[in-house]
Amino acid sequence: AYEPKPEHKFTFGLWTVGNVGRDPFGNPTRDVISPVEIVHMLAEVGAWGVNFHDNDLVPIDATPAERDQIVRDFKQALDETGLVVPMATTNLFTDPAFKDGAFTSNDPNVRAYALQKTINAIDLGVELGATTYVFWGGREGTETDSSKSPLDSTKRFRDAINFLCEYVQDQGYDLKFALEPKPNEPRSNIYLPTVGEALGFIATLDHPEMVGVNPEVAHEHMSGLNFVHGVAAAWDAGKLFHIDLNDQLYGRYDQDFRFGSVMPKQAFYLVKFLEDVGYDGSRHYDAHAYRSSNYEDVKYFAKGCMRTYLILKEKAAQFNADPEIQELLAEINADDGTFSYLSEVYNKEAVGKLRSTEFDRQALGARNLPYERLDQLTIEILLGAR
Ligand code: GLT
Ligand code: MN
Ligand code: MN
Ligand code: MN
Repeated sequence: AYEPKPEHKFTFGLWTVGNVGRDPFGNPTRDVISPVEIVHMLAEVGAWGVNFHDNDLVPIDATPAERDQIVRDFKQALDETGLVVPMATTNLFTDPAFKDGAFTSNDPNVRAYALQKTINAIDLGVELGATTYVFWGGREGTETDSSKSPLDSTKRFRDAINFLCEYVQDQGYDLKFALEPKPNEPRSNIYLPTVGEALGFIATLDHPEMVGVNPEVAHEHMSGLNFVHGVAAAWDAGKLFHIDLNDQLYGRYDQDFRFGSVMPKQAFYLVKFLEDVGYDGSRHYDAHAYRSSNYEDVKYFAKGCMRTYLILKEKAAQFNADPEIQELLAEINADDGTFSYLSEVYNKEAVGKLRSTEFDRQALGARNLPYERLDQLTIEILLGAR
């Protein structure tokens, strides 16, 4: 049981299981392993796909001949293991050239270089089979708002995404974009900090139909937001193009912990949501193992991410099939249809009917909502006591 299968669409970034344990205060604790080794490790633990930044695969200073050799070796590893590449992205944050942003840098040379780097990376991603392209604007932001107008930055960001949408269409690529929000880190303030802001921005683009979001559990939790509500907003807007799964405590730095390891109840609601609505995109893990782990433990980390998802999926099915829970939900949502005319097309007659209805305000306020009982049943499912 809980064995990952291709139909679950579990994916990992090269940068996740390949993370060497560097942090702002400490050096790497694990040796670098090659993309080919990472592909084999992911196949061993049962993942379906692998995603990458251009420079996770091809170093930024590789010669064209080196690039071709690396891509050949990588493709061979994919062939040998059957792993697929559903998503790719650009590293627009590591190189000092991007210290003040990429698409929103104040320097037009940097903005142009960021576009050039991205079209090359899109070509690479598409060559390897990617159909989703992620934009995480990690350096798009400020430490001091004296340096940039947020309006100019929004316009620059929009110009860049519009240009890239046209490029994709011009090339005839089957590729959609997913913007990944994050509130801060590495910048003090990052633009498009939340799912909501990203959704608002997408509506202003020339080709909004090509662009959705890639919400990450940890990034919404950093802001103390309810991740499932953000994901629901994206789903409702038809914009849940991809998802980054991991975990962390509210209000901390970007911890990127193993999925479900910190706040399993929130993870449960998330898995239940994705399964209930029938989300059929990648379940991508953007997480990494503790610095204290060696690569053997990294495999437990990766298996744990997928295993916890599948366990929670089973718990969600149990919740949906539980007669006591379903009875409570039916009671809570009882509706005899008296007011269904309010959800029909607006008309004056409805207003008249509504005006003349007498409500028993005290009875409304006095009604018991058995949410304690319902929540305890949920907890007992989660704790295996039911
Ligand atoms: C980086 C970041 C992630 C993004 C990745 C895509 S890279 O690790 O913290 O949230 O998804 O650029
Ligand atoms: Mn993160
Ligand atoms: Mn991260
Ligand atoms: Mn992410």
